[in-house]
Amino acid sequence: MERAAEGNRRGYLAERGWRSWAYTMDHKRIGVMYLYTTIAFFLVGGVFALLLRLELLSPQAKYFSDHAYNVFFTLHGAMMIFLFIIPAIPSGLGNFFIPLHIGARDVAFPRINLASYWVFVAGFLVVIASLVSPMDTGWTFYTPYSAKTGAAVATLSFGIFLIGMSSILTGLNFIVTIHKLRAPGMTWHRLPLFIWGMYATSIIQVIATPVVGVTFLLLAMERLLGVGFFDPAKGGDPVLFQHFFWFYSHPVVYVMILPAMGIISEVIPVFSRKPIFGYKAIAYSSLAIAFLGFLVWGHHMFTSGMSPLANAIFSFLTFFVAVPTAVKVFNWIATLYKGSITFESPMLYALTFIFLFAVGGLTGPFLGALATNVQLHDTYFVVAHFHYTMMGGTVMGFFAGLHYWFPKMTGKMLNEKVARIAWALVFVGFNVTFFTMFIVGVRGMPRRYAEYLPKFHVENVISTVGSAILAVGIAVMVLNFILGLRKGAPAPGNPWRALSLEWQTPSPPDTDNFHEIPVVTDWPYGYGKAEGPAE
Ligand code: HEM
Ligand SMILES: [Cu+2]
Repeated sequence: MERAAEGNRRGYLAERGWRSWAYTMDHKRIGVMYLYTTIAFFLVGGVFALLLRLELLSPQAKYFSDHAYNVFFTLHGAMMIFLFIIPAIPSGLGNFFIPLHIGARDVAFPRINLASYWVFVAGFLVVIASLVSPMDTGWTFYTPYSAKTGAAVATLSFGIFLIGMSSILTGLNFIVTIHKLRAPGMTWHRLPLFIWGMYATSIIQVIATPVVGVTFLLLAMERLLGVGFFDPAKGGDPVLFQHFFWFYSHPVVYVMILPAMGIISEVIPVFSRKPIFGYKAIAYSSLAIAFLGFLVWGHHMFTSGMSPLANAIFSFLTFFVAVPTAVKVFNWIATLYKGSITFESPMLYALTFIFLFAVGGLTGPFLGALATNVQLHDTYFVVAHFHYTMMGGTVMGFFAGLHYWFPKMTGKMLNEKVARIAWALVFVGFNVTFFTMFIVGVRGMPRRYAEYLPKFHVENVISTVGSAILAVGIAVMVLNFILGLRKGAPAPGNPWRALSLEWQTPSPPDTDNFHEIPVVTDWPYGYGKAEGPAE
């Protein structure tokens, strides 16, 4: 109690020493720990990406062995997915901002929240232990190869099992928090759209993650005990593994994208000074996406030998997911329409999200349509598609959130000029790297090979040059964050004149968030009528 009272006056960062972090039950500190951890894995995963691009400079495997290449794309994919993109926004920014957004002092179960973080750490330590014999199966762990390879599949599976547990605990915590801890007057239709995104995300985490956990346990048992779940010789079926895997891994792409869409719904109205257009449509489309996401996993398996009827049904259903997604994009653009738009760095990333995600989204139907899928499956078209959605979408949304909330989290302002230079490099580098992959993909270059036909050489050199530009852009961004942390000008409470609750606290917020729990009388998007509150 004593300590909380002190924290009250000094901001949540005031206490020092590693114990004040390792044992903290403050959702903001836990969020910060997740952010540091996940960003570190983003950078390590990025180094593996650069190694891939380096190898692809030449049509022959020149710098690394084929096996090393397989290891690199597996570690790149597995780290980016399980250690970065799934936890970064929900567990990092979500932890920090859900209680602040709904007017609460913390999440519903602060102890479980801390436990989630340490289970996550245990998980990635096991993942690191698996490097004694690094994985080479691709991030999808497909049987039968994953049941046979000499790599440490069981160890890595167990690590990801732990990370999944952490994800489930976080999801449960957020669901209860959003139901139970909303401030007086914070009705469901006054919730910031970031909260709707996080709510839908949490539901998917809780429902889908157990499936992948069990799948990986089965795979571990298959390897350790030779049970035969996935082995035809013992009455099993390798395709069963794919069903289990994608039953989780398709819904989980919405765990990746929905929180980012939530961030975009926060940033766009603030920087266009207009109320969000179609609030309810955006809110409920998050739930619709979460639901429909469970019905389409088979679109990853059109060429795996499903029945023609199953193929046709999964293809048909896939098109429905596009509807709620397009609803959101439409509403963001309608919000921009006739707004007083300013182009600060959070807004630049938010607009980049809309543009790149649209490219990623519009290339989805080509993969969802049965006939074109057979042509494009396992080509670089797929690699381009998912990088446009995941990196062009989620990662840009994450960057938008980091720039938007940096002053709130750290109490310091970022150097806006450097932020814009980094943005320009990231934008150019990203498109040069990945647009070329659409082109070689359509022309038939298969993914996951260290070598390729000489006719694809020029495009691959262009793509590698692009990845170098992208890497420089991200390095500048990270340096800007470090510079901001150390030398940034003190941030006012509400630098963007935003209306949601987190901005009505000091920067950085106090340990207990709100000295008095606020009483909410309006939604947070009333821009343009009365301007935001004075700083
Ligand atoms: C930093 C920029 C990045 C570059 C230059 C890059 C490059 C690549 C390349 C060349 C491949 C294909 C390897 C192959 O099939 O032979 C690949 C695969 C992949 N990337 Fe990235 N990537 C980047 C960032 C990301 C991000 C941010 C994510 C997710 C958040 C991601 C997720 C994946 C996944 C899941 C795979 C599939 C791995 C597999 O086939 O098992 N990448 N990347
Ligand atoms: Cu899918």
